[in-house]
Amino acid sequence: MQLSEILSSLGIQKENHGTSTGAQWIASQGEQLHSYSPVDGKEIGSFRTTDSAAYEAVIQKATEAFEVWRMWPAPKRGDVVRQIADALRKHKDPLGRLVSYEMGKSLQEGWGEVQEMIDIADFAVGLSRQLYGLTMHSERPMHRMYEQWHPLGIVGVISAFNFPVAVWSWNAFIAWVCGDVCVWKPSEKTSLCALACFHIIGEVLINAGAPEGINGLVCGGAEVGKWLSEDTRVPLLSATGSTRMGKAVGAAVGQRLGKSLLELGGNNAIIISEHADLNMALIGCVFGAVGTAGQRCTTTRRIIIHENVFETFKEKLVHAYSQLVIGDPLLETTHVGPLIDQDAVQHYMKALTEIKAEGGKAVVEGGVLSGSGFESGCYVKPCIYEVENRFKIVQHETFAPILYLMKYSKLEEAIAMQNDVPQGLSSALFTLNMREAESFLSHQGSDCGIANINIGTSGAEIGGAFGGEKETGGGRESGSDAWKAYMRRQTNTMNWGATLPLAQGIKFHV
Ligand code: UN1
Repeated sequence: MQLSEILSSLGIQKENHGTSTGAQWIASQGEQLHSYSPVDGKEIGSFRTTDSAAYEAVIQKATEAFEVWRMWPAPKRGDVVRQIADALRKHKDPLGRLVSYEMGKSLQEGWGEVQEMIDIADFAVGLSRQLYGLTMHSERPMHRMYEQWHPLGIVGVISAFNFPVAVWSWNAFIAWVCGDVCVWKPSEKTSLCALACFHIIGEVLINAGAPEGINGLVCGGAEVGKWLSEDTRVPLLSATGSTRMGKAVGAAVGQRLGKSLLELGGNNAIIISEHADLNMALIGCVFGAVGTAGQRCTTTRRIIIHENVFETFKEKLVHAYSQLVIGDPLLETTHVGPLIDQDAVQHYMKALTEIKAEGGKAVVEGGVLSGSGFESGCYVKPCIYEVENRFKIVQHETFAPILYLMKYSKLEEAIAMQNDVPQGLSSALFTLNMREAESFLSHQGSDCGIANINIGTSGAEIGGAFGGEKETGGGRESGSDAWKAYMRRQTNTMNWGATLPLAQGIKFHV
């Protein structure tokens, strides 16, 4: 299939609306923004950003939709999500290709991202029959105590360019079965992927009779994000992106005592023990470092290697890097596609300068690729540097395929190094030694939201709660009981007796 056919099969035109209630597109006087593919630099299409009137229309429809949607039985809401999963299965190939073309990740990863949407949809369907609350034993006679979970209302979702469709689905599909309605602001760098999702899902929602407004879309930059952050009609704002963005969103939402769910930067390390299976570790490290061209929040940025295996593992890495195919991500044989845009290339180049200025030693040298196939100017070489953990640049998340190597002699020292960064998302240890593994997972082990043994830092499954500590923002999305963030807990006490005893034994007579 030609790219143009794929785009039109997903509803993407040359010019598109950027605002929707899920059932219809809304006109806006906002700016016309263009989306360029980092793959070949070509314009894919344009969309109009949401102006304040269009924003109001979406929030209005969402407010009305919530009144109706919250009263649908949760399993019925789950059934709508089941139909969404079916539609996504049908569109997996073209949607995966569009993700790859607009964002630049390899086709394997583009398909993988759509698979992640299907997986979370399936999870949400099951969850729709399992929104359990606890029951408690009252201290008073003939009293029953229990808790129940109610939907919150409008959930705002701000997502980043690197997972242009999956991160929205983690939020929206869970929020919907919980009885919430959603308003999504995708990254303006990958808005066409969002529009494609709206074309696929809009039809399902209409056919299922879901109220118009449960699936809102607003497009634009920081200003639209600010509207959502400051809007008291949006009780929960879930935001994925840089720590800088998260601090602004967290402060604005906190100011009005709203809830925020933040999933921000990572600075993820893999520790390679002298007891590691080095061949397994190699796959985890290389995929973790160069997958999505180093633009996952879970990307492996640091490898902390035991001194006894340092040289051997370094050689393996150098060899593996020499085999990497960099180029058109839509070709199935390509490992590494382009960075998202030329700004990202500038950040990458600046980081290389800083690494050298701080005394980093090149193991595999970086640089920008030019010539045939690289005309977009967004292709860079995945590179490796020997550094020290304390370097300023190492403490910072650079969204690019730059891998840092460090050496250790005792595991405690390696764990301390792994923890000694401002971020706390994902971490891993490769070892076949049980004591080492358990120590890494213990209270004095990794301080991250995700800690793995014998698998890398990226590619988390949707079944677990996803998110991290410290500057990563503390939020948890996706599986396990992350759904609780999308609901409000209510404690209920029911007195079925004929007297009114007070708690704590207090006597009060009138
Ligand atoms: C992100 O980069 O924001 O664990 C999300 C992973 C993916 C999700 C990454 N499942 O790498």
